[in-house]
Amino acid sequence: MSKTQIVGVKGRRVWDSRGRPTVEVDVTLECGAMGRAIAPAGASRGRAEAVDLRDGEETFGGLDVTQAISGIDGEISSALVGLDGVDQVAVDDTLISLDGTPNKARLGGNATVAVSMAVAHASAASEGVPLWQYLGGANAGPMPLPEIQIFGGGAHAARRVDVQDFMVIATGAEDFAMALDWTAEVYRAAGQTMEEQGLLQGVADEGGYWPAFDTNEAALDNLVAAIERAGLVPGDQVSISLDIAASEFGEAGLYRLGLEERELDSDALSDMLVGWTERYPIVSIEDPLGEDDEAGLRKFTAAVGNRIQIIGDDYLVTNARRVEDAAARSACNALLCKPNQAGTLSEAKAAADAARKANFGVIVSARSGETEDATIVHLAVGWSAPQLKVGSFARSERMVKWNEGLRVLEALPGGGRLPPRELFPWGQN
Ligand code: 2PG
Ligand code: MG
Repeated sequence: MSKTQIVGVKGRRVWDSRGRPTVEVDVTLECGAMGRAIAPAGASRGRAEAVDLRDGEETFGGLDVTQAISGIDGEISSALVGLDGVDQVAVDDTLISLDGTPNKARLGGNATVAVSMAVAHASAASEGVPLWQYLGGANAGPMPLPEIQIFGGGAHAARRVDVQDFMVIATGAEDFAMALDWTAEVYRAAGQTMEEQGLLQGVADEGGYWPAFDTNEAALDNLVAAIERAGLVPGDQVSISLDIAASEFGEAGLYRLGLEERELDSDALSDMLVGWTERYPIVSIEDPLGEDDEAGLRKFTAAVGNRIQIIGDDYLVTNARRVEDAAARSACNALLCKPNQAGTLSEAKAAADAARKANFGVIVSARSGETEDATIVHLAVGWSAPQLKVGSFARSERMVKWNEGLRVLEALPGGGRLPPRELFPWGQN
């Protein structure tokens, strides 16, 4: 019997940052090594992503996960015990065929992703190395450039503003720690200004300030002002990144801006966003048009894709095939890589590999429902993904990831060094 053979797979119900049930898994190998992982949960989900298995009964608003846990302790455990834990592809292929659906609907993407990540953790533990090192070996790193939310909106703030994430990227930072330092100052400055204006009303789902603004542009103006108030230069040291999450307020090329009570067609939304990129120091826009509006995405990419990053999240759903198609059609130029959208680590990695092959940017990302699980930081470093998105700079389910990054960099050759600027789409001109 190999020392890294899987001998135990056990699920348990734990709770996420929204107080909702989620799935935790412990995987044990023959040598005694143990790995643990917890599934995150999205609120603004792409139609084609792996779906969570939720009980749908009355308890916890239908969100309980007892069926997902039974599947883990029952058929998933039976199928995986005896497999070699270090053969991640074989483990993930077994999960995929055992589930048998295109979107993990039978066993639940929440079950499969937690199992898949726990197996990787156990295998890293069996070698006595951190996960990033187990995954990347000598090729691991550099540290990813953080993308950090300052104001939350959209589905994460009762649609108080239409745009979901108003974020900053410390485009001028010399290393990972400096990027966090600068962001901490911007976050603090934004909070001070909101307090002075009587707008401070707590935080949204990912820890960004609750956006008590009258227009989407007011949030952008406040963000620029916060960067300046922090003593930093907008567009030079710290730039703006947006997740429009347009599928949340639009369908079939028609978009409804609730805040401004305006209806826009695809061209009008696109023109509005192009205008923002001309007036504000924006370097990256995620899901600018809806997941079903590929024509709009192509037009937008043709208009600004040579100077900003255009990320597909709902549109790509961490799927290699979709990345290849998007590249062939020039519908965006970067992938948001969320392991639970795919349902296994191997599928998420395949999407990241396809993105790299297409010269796309890659941003490993958390979900709006998170926990103390910091696996994605190790994935970003181990897979050499150039960027990392985990929400804001507050609340422990977010800070656990940024803090894990600070620990990882101590052992990483190159320390906190960030990817070279010319690798980012906005740095190419
Ligand atoms: C997104 C994520 C994170 P959710 O849209 O990119 O901000 O949100 O996890 O709700 O899909
Ligand atoms: Mg998104």
